[in-house]
Amino acid sequence: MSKSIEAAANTLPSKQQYEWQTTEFYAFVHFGVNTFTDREWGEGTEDPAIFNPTKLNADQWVNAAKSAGMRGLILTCKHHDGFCLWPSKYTEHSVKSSPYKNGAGDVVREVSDACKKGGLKFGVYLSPWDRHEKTYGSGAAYDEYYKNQLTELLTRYGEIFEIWFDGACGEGPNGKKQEYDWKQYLEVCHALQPNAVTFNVGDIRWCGNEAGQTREAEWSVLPMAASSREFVFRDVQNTEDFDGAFRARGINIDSLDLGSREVIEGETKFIWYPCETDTSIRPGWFYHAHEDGKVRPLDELLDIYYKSVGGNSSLLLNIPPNKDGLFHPNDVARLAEIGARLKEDFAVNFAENTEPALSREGETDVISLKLADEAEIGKVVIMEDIKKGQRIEEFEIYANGGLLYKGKTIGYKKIAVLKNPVTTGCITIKITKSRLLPEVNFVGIY
Ligand code: FUL
Repeated sequence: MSKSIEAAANTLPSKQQYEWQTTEFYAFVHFGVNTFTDREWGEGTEDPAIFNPTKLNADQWVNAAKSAGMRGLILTCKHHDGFCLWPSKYTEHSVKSSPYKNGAGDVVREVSDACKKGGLKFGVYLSPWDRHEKTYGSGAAYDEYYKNQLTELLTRYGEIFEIWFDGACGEGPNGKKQEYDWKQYLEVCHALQPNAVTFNVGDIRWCGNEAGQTREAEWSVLPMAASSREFVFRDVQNTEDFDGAFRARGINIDSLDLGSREVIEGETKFIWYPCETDTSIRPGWFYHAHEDGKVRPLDELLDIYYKSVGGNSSLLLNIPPNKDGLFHPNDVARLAEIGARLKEDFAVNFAENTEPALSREGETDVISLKLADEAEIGKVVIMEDIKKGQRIEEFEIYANGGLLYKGKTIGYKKIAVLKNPVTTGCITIKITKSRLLPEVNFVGIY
């Protein structure tokens, strides 16, 4: 076993990354002035007077998210247009200048309270790109502004599980671009919300697309950065080099292969940098009435779920509230359908009371599960004990003497969806290739 493979196999998640990984499936909520202008990106010149979601009901959002089986919610507290959904002390461009509750409203408060009440984790999106703020593009003055806003969000609304840094970096009102001082921003996050993970820069990596496409092999262990490789954001390139404490660097983030043996060979330093898949339930991130009929089909969304949550990623699914401040009935219905199907899919684990028999055939680890009775099975869930690393590179599932499924990585969770359900009384899983000894800590048969 080469030094590179050994070092990769021994790379572990932080406590925060592990906790985040167990969140699995959570909601993204894009809401703001764009909701009222019917746009995806605001200009920064919107009049706060347009923001008035008279029927806003954050409990409705939370209940709909929960009906899908989601465990958290991330709100766009400020999008690129700079309008703040909370009454920030540092700008007038916020809910306090809007007719919403006569300027006394605080959408971040309402949503974070509803999450607390409903038992969802709460996360914040604060766009670094700000097309309204005058100091944007001026360096230190904007860094202060941004850190002040982060501080408000991270101190006023209780426990935050994820801080979502959008990679977009365009021009501000003065035609200038800001060079984001990530190091300082992360320091604020770490000091004020030590349990939170930061997305894009820091703890969690972008999957590389906004369509819900996933990789066949998703590695959470990546080479730390040949500095010749660039850290590619979705629409800008940021070649900033953080100091050693910051884990996100030097990776071409949308490559299809981020961690195979071919990629890691020769590397000596590795990072745990797991994947989050973000996509919207509709074509846009913000609400547009003309997309009411374009809520994505159930099967497409389930397929994304199986391949993301069941592919060593997490799934951040966006649902945009409308001008009233409510999820549209079509989205609410789809979320409930997702939840119902997932419940049905995983209702009975036929391996629940089965003690797996472990053996070794040469280099291959074999896990056999004898079911109490023959059952028709359609899915096999396998989890690696990622607290000990991500090690499995290839595996196969057999029943009735035949190969049912051939897969690559497992990581936190693999949902192997069988092409055709099979009736059997015994399932055998062969770990055909791994880095050091594999540690499977859960097998479920459904
Ligand atoms: C992108 C933004 O430009 C989109 O508006 C949206 O917020 C998406 C999640 O990230 O970078």
